[in-house]
Amino acid sequence: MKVVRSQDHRKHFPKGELFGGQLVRPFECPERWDYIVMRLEETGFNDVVDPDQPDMERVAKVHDAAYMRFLEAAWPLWEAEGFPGEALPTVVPARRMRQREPDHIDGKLGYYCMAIETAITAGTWQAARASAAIAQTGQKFVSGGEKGVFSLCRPPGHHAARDLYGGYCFLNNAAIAAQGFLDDGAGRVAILDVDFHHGNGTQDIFYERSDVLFVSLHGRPEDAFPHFLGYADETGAGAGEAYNVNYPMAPGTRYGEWGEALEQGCQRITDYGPDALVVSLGVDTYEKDPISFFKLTSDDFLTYGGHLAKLELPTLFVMEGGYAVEEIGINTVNVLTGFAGG
Ligand code: 5XA
Ligand code: ZN
Repeated sequence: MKVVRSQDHRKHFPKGELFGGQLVRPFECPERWDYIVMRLEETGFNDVVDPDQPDMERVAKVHDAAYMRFLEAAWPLWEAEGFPGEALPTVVPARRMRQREPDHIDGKLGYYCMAIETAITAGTWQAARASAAIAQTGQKFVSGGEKGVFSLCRPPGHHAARDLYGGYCFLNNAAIAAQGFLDDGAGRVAILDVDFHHGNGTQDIFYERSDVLFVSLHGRPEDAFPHFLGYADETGAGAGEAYNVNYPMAPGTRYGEWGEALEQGCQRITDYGPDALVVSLGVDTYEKDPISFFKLTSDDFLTYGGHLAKLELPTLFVMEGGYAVEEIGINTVNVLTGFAGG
């Protein structure tokens, strides 16, 4: 299996994340990447590929132009104000306020964020573009005939909506890849999001479309981030009606229940008959994840990797979350190993 990866992810590493009322060292940190690479190398996933340059015209098919201009300008504008820290929003356009982009960076940050824990730094835009390029390169390989490819994206992407960042995400790598499959000739694409958190951004991007089926297994919004999307009754709208499928689950969920939801989700994918599958691969469903509440074991990741292979679809794995850093490599590679052997 090819692994697409790049050192450019290191350009994004904020010092602080807003968590529990404090600025803490971010859970989404560069060592996550290191542990995954270490495990990939230990287990023989040695077919490593550098990404091509990002194709920003294609990125613009799933993100608004003004939003991308904001991401590019955010750090320079912040720096120009002379603020001492990293760029974090303080005010958001809440209910009954104007949804209008302000000129000042303080307002712009609030206008474009969906969660305020995520800081923008000097290298964020470059790293986000490189992460998108990793997804795009992986997609090209799968479109070219590879059975399965792993795009080791960092920063992750599935919370990034058409014009929103947050939850550690800036550009929606999985959505960019799905759109890429369509642009390269696929008629239909399925996205299966197995990250602990609901992929609100991916849902948002394809909600009114029937050419991409979005299936997500996640912590129920009553208890879990991102809280304001991810309910089971969100089934799509307009032409997209019936092409959005959410499986929210309760705190403490173990593989028995999670695996049943996966089986149902896989059946929906089979019934849909896509030409390609994008897996938003977050391993924060793991029992020891510090910010999540499912109870999957490392062996469960191996098991469900095997189930994914049974879909018999050209598959691109796109890395999302997972914060039990020492086990992130084992759990991620277990999915890939299960898939490769399944
Ligand atoms: O999949 N998304 C994440 O892992 C990010 C969660 C951010 C919580 N503040
Ligand atoms: Zn997550």
